[in-house]
Amino acid sequence: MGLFNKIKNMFKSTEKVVEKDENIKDDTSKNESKKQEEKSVKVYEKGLSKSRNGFVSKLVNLTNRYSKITDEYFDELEEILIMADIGVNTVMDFIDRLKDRVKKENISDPSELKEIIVDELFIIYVNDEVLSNKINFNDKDVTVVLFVGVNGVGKTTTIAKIANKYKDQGKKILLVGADTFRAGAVEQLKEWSDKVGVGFYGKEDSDPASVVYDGIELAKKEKYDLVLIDTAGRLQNKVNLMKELEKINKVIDSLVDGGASETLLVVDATTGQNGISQAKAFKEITNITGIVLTKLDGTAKGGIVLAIKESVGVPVKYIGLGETKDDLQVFDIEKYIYGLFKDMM
Ligand SMILES: Nc1nc2c(ncn2[C@@H]2O[C@H](COP(=O)(O)OP(=O)(O)OP(=O)(O)O)[C@@H](O)[C@H]2O)c(=O)[nH]1
Ligand SMILES: [Mg+2]
Repeated sequence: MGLFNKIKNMFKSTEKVVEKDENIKDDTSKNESKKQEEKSVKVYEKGLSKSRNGFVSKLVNLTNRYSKITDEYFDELEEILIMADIGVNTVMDFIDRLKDRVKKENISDPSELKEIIVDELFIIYVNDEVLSNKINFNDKDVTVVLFVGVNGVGKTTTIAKIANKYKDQGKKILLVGADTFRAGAVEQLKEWSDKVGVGFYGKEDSDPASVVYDGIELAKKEKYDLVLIDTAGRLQNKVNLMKELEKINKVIDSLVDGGASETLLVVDATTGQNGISQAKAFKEITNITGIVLTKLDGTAKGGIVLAIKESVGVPVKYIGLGETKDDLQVFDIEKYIYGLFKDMM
């Protein structure tokens, strides 16, 4: 069975199982986790509705208009995928593979191809790798996660949302405001820490690395589990930014066994190819371990998820599908594909 059918059955049956399970009161935790899962699928469906109405409806329309697969069909398909921010090179490779399969498998009906399109999009993302999309916790020392990214992409909000998620799991969390560059940035993080109910350390007008130093010292003294560090992403000056991040990492390495567990790059999905360029630039200056793609709910071009992994080689760990705290979701390629293509399934 192809991936298309597997995903279709998986989520269709989850709904049924959860419906049936409402009557079983004795297994509450099982029931609860299924409900969570269903809620999460709903967040994906809702957050991806713009993309679904944008490029996926174009795909459906294309399939309906052609009764046979022709060169014109492939040209139109190529254009739809490029417009969806999947990226030109990725799309070219993709179309080549599709043409190969059409030839080998003797496919002539476009409606048969839609399943293969979904399969192949999945392959672009997964690419034979084992993907870990959770934060890697440090088992020897406090877990430190650095957040980087240019202005306004959603770093601070993402930190608050992640803090909220892990607080719910019983972790003791400290937010560290090391964006000492933009006026008000430290205060903004402080407000979030109050709202979420987690710890805070920050100081305006200081050297970011020294704020990180003091923050981690405090975290160790007061036995925090997870430290989330907000930084200023001034990509305009690459050399300075590189030096600043190097200095911050040196401080973390000196205090924490194993150093920072993750450096997460926050990218605004609505900036499309520009966001991809940012990701490439950041990858050159520091060791990015994962991407948080925010504001996917605000774009009709949801293909950026596939493009960014392909062209930057770093997995997407979280996606932002809206402004509330529940709208930040651990990235799950299967839920993403379902949220995008459910009308085609
Ligand atoms: N719709 C939507 N809005 C989001 C999402 N994530 C963040 N935002 C909004 O984006 C805006 C900017 O978010 P911030 O968290 O302040 O961004 P930042 O990167 O910390 O910005 P600077 O500190 O100025 O560099 C806020 O209005 C957020 O509510 C998302 O997933 N979806
Ligand atoms: Mg901020």
